[in-house]
Amino acid sequence: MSEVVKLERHDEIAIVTVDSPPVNALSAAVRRGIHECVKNAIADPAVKAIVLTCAGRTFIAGADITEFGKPPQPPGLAEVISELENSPKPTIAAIHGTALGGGLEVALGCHFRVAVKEAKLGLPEVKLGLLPGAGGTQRLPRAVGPELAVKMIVGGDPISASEALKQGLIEEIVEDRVQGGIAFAKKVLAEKRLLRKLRDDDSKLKAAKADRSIFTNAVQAMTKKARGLEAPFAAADAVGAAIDLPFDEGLKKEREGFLKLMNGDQSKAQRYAFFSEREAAKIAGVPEGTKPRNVARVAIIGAGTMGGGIAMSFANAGIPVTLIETGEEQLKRGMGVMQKNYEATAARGGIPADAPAKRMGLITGVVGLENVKDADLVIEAVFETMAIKKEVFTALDKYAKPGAVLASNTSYLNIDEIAKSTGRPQDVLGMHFFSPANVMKLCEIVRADKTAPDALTTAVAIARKIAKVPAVVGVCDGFVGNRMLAQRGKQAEKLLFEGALPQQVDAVVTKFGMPMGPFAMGDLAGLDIGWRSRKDRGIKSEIADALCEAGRFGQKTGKGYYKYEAGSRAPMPDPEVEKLIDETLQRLGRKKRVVSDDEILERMMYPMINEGARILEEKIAARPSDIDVIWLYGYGWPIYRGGPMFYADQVGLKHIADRLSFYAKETNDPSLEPAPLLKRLAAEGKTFASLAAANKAA
Ligand code: 3H9
Repeated sequence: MSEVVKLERHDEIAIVTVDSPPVNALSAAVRRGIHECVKNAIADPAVKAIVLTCAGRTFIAGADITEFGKPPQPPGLAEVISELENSPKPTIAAIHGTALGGGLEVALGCHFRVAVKEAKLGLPEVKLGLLPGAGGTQRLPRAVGPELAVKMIVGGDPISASEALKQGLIEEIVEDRVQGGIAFAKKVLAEKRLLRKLRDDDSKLKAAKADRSIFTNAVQAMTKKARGLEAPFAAADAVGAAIDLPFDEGLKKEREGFLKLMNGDQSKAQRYAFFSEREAAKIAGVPEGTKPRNVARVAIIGAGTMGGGIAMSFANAGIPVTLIETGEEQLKRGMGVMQKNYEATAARGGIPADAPAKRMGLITGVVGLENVKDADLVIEAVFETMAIKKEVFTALDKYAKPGAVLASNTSYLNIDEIAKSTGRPQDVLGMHFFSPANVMKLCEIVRADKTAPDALTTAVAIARKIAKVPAVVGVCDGFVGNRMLAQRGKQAEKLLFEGALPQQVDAVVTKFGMPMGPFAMGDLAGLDIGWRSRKDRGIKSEIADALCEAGRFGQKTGKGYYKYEAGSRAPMPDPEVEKLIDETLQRLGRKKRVVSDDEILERMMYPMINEGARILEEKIAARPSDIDVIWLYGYGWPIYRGGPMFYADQVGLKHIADRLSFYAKETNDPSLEPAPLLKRLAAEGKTFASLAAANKAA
């Protein structure tokens, strides 16, 4: 008997139960346990059929990712699966929770599968930069046909039990996994059903063998958004092998692809991102076991773009929202925008047809701050002015119920100062959502000086509940993300004064994998915002100011750093902008030079990394990986590059520190001098990751 897998017998049915919390991942011990138990069950003459199931919250959620990159321990997963498949007695997987990756591959090795109705089944390896490496690319197409297999394997999203039933991935939906599994096993025995080995069943491959476009069209549709990623294409190739090659050769091809990806840089970065995201939910310096407060209703103040997007995020998760405005007119507009937004998503098939009505039904629009009274969490999303924020929080002190968490969605203002305007600073924190708030996954949770630990855990827990990725940060101008972004913006602008063009800078940044460069981003956000703020502060920025003076505010005026055709968001280089930049440089007596793409990349990335080092030093972020999570989920940093701090470790901190010193001198910009922490790590030959490990040990 194994510690993590046990074998029991109910009459003639053997039950093999994996019990390895939290997610029954296929560690060496679990593989060994299944192998032993199945072997014993096969050898036991009293056993006529074998049901494989799991204890705890889920069926096997995949291979144990922590084992990747370490020396393999026997038995291999393929061996375990082939034992189930070649068993002379029927093998049945009884599924609950999520059967993912290696977990679904184990189930596919069984002769039959049943699942409870809440179960989900999928092969998400591609999200870790991998492809299914234990037969999934060969057996799933045989179970559901290549079209759906491509969708599941190249896209990585799971399907529901009812869809799995419809597509022939499972044979039945059962009430209870164990009882249902036993009942199904008895039925198989009574009906003397033939044991179905997917490896030998090519029936669902026939259509694609005859007409390959079934497969290629599916691949094309699924790889449209896979720019820069290796895994989706390799995964598609492996599914192609299922159509083109005999099973065992297909398996070989799959294995080669899997090992190549597993040892490659992209998967390393993506596995790092997986664990970083989960690490970010663990709040440094909060007493263990601090329970979050209960949040049954949320109030959001402000029905503008941000407030509306935040309200939708809660409604999407089934949480009722009171949306508060100052007047009927603004409220009507805000509610209308959300309604339209939902309807557009439903029309695209993104949500069910009845979802807009259901979700809008959860949002109650009202006028007047006194309506916060029933909310357990209040999120303020009003105009970004300290005076207005203080006014709102002073009023909240009067109307919000005791113990309600009071959050500001400010993107840079001082939360300590906001907290002071209430008599309950322990309940105040920041919840900085990113625009569009119903889409972007990041939520920076800003911990103020007096924020209570349980207010903080409440914000983190609720953020996860609404499918956001929370990262806790400290108070400073711009918090983590925008503070680093400001460094990039500063360099982008300087590059224009040295001879680079907006389209050159943006092209380098998008080639690196970011969704947009700094100038296209400026056009999207609106150039007039920065212009007004510069005017208020008496600051000049010659090129940006000249653009605004010429009425070029960005996308909203059809012209900014780029020009835009009517109704299009595609930036097009504009000779007028080039002329305007030339004239500005001439007027200022600046000489143009050829700026190389390499220099642009370094000056876009390294100053941000430098700021990240300062942020760590000041303990605004607790871990380098928290900074990476912020960039991955708030700014579209390419997942296969892990995040700026991970990327810095790959490039080498000494190189980065040297280049920053060089640019500091070359461009006469002392702010580019390497931060003390970066300097120290570079001198010691260390990485940011070593810092995280040291923190953990402390
Ligand atoms: C694979 O299968 C390859 C094969 O094809 C071929 C092999 C030869 N391993 O997410 P949570 C940990 S690749 C190790 O917060 P939830 C996780 O780090 C794999 N650990 O819970 C966390 O630890 P901690 C394919 C894992 O309820 C804890 O479990 N499978 C693994 O929100 C709880 O996780 C996948 O990609 C793992 N596989 O969500 C599935 N999975 O508490 C990956 C989780 O110390 N997993 N942990 O921070 C998931 O998508 C989610 O964890 C799941 C549960 C949906 C299962």
